[in-house]
Amino acid sequence: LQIADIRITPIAISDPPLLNSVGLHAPYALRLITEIVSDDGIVGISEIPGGVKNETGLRQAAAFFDGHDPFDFNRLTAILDGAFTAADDKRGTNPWDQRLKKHVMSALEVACYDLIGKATGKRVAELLGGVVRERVPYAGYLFFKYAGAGGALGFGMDADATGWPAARQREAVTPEGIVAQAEALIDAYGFPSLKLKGGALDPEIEVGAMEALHKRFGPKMPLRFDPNAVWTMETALAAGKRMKGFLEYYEDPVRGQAAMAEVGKALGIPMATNMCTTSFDDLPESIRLHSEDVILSDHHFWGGFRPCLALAALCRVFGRGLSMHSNSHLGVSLMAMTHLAAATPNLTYDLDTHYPWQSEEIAAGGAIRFDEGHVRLPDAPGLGVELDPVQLASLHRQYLMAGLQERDDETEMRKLHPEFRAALVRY
Ligand code: GKR
Ligand code: MG
Repeated sequence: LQIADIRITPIAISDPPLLNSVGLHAPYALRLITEIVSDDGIVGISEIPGGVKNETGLRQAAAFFDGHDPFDFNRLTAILDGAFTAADDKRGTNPWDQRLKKHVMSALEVACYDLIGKATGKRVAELLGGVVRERVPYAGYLFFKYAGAGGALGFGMDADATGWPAARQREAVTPEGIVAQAEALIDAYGFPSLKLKGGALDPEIEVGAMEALHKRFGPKMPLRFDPNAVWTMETALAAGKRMKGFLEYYEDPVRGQAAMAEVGKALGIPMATNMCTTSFDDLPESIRLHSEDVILSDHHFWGGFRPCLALAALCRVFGRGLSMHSNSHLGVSLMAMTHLAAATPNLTYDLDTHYPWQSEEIAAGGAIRFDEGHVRLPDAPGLGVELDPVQLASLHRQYLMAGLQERDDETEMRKLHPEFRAALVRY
């Protein structure tokens, strides 16, 4: 089995105006679809966050893999280690990770696994060590947001939508709005736990929303809260005291490992991160300080499945919990997350997913189904998902039309509020 061709397609997917600590989601989120074609015509696929930087890096790296053996992951890593510098591997201060090399590794590694699975008749989770769960649980991801559908409608509403497709367009900037959003999301997907993205509005509103969720859904509903590290120590401690009785975990209330350790020690509740411990280099200090109890892995940000399995092993050794992070994504990423979770014995928390916020799909057969908040591992080999070429072409045209280069939530917010500035500490 040899790699004969690598096709890369940038796409833009409609994304509603969600709020976060650094601004506002643009009407479109960018993704990159990679197809690795073998010499006998089998195609392995993957999906990563888009943008010109990732696309250029991925195209440059892809050029090295003509004739490469897709089973040779050590060589894949060595080639990418040689192709990128340390400067290409800076996470940045945004809620999401911006390391080029990790994204490129993920795109190629995941597509190779899909290819190998299809060539050998094995599901990816079987290749990753074996299936420990056939159904993978996800958490409902709640956002403060402005009214609107995103995409061509922008802040406009699709008047024909009903159920969750209508609810996801409604404004939610109050505790009542968040409870209504959660009710509609659970009605449609049956999620067994909820996460609220914070750091966007006054902490009084955000903590009020968490208290309202607890009141509405009761003690059996695990609740997580994540202000993406823009709170001061004082705000984090005061808010943490109010939420202590019902938080499943407290995700990145403050910035940096030392501050996270301080909050965890003062409150005595599980702390979680996808911002302060985000690479193997961060682990020694994380263990020394005990900066968090739960690490959110993400195969797009850690460089693929194999690094995430290595992270899982380290979490087991050092007694840390393991959860999974998400950004706006489609079904190929969702299935990759599902296979990884299905093969990770100690991934004991429901995974984050933005999936319900998206209204388009490139997977043949349309939107992936959730059953009581779970995604079932497909029986088909590889990731168990194929591309719909018509949808892929349509979302590529949408990319060309959208004219976006990179994700930039701050700029998007300034179009509405020119005085807005993303800051390391906001409240
Ligand atoms: O999509 O606005 C967003 C989120 O804030 C996302 O970018 C974060 O990376 O969901 C993420 C998180 O858990 O920090
Ligand atoms: Mg987070």
